[in-house]
Amino acid sequence: MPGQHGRPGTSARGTFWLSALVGVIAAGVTLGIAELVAVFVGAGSSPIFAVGAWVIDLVPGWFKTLIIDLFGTADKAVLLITLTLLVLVLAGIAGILEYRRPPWGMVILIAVSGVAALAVVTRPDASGILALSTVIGMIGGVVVLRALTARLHRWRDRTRPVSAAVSGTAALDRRSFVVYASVAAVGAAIVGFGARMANAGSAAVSSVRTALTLPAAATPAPPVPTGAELGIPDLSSYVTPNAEFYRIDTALQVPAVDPTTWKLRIIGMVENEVEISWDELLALPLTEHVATLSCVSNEVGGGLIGNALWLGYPIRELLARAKPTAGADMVLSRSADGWTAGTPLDVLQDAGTEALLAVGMNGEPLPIDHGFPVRMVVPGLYGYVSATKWVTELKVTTFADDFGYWSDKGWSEKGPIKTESRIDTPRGGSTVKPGTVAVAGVAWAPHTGIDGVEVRIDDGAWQKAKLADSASADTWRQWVYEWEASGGDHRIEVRATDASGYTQTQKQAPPAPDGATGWHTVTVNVS
Ligand SMILES: Nc1nc2c(c(=O)[nH]1)N[C@H]1C(S)=C(S)[C@@H](COP(=O)(O)O)O[C@H]1N2
Ligand SMILES: [Mo]
Repeated sequence: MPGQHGRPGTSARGTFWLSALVGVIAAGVTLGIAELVAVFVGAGSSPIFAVGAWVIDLVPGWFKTLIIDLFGTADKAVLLITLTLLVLVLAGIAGILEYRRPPWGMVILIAVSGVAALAVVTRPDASGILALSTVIGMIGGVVVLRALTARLHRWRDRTRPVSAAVSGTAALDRRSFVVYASVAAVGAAIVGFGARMANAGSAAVSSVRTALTLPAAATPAPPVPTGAELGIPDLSSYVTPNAEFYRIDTALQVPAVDPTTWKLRIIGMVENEVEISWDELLALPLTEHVATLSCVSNEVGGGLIGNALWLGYPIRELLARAKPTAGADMVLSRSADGWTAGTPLDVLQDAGTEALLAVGMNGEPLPIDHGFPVRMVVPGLYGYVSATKWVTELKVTTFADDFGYWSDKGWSEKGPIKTESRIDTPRGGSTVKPGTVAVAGVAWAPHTGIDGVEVRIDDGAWQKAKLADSASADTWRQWVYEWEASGGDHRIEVRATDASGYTQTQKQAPPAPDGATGWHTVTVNVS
């Protein structure tokens, strides 16, 4: 049955099914790419599972009960199979329409992806960025849908009689379609399947995390003094909420570490090798401690610093079990993904330093990005030499024999956090009203403590800022200076003095090799 546009010999029915197949391949590419992007953006951005979870939420209770009665524990499989069939049918329709009534196929693909993206971003705890996976997947799907439809037209829509020469081009056109379609289909299947495996692992770990309740601390942190928070708009809060805490690591894909199989081994220059499991760790008397963590890459005035309440077990206690041997001076901590940090052994053994094997951050299990289930936190040291996330091994060794990940890449092998201060408000480049302006920010010298902060306007005399309280010397402190601002452009500078009497140097140094220095300076317009 030759179709109206059909070249003699090509059946309209064949074209119908081929165009449906084009739609299915385009949908597969959309899902495959979305799954791949989800590996980086977050497992929660996988559209098919978000839609599934959404359906579960939307469906009325009686229907859920009915499905569970009918299918038992296979209920989720039934849901996924139903969704898959629905996607197949919609995709087939999209392919057919794109061939016959463009751009309606594309419209369907975009609309369905839009609904899926909506499902993703409306999941609890989801953020808008998660829509990225579906959107990028959709773009890939549209490209493939259009390219394949065009090739299908070239192959199938021939009205000229078949001469030998033309049938030669027809064969070429067919080959072009078949090759493109196969590559897209096989590529989407391989990429999608591989990425799904990875996402399933991290999705499983995140549900384990959500279900967890950590034990209370045996030694709770004293309540944060009320005077730690000055309550000034735009000033960083004393305790940084987890969602706002900076994140730095080399992990393209965050390691999915299941606490039930997690173990920490203490090896190397020790009398007793120690191995501890998650349950054993949680059974120990845990300590709570507020400490400020900073990245060595933080520029003067930068945001790679935060202050949190950590819950964990003192590392010195575990080291005491292991009994380091003479000559050891460093602990090389290693993460599940092979990253390492070299921390001075004496800091970790010091009774006055709450170096923790942390499991909790601000009252919840460590967020996955911040090292779930277990990380190190060492007050006073930059993260790159101390704060190993997803930690699984402590090797007692020497600075002569071993080095951490960054220490042979242009960064110093020791990394005490430098005394620094930052102006949070007013922002540089902003305009403020004449009169009293609260110039405020934070200052830190973790483990030493901040003694004073001074502010100076336009190279005038240094003025003492008012310091807020802090939980201990291990955290930053808020400060404020009430400035009587008069019209014009003004330059504001800040400098801190720590409890050792050291005042921040004006000398500007870049972050490498051991942390930036200089006075944070902002210019504001008063009018
Ligand atoms: N496994 C692992 N842990 C790591 C890193 C890393 O790349 N991998 N980066 C470190 C660095 S450089 C810093 S500054 C801190 C940051 O911790 P955060 O992401 O929780 O703020 O983690 C440290 N721990
Ligand atoms: Mo860092």
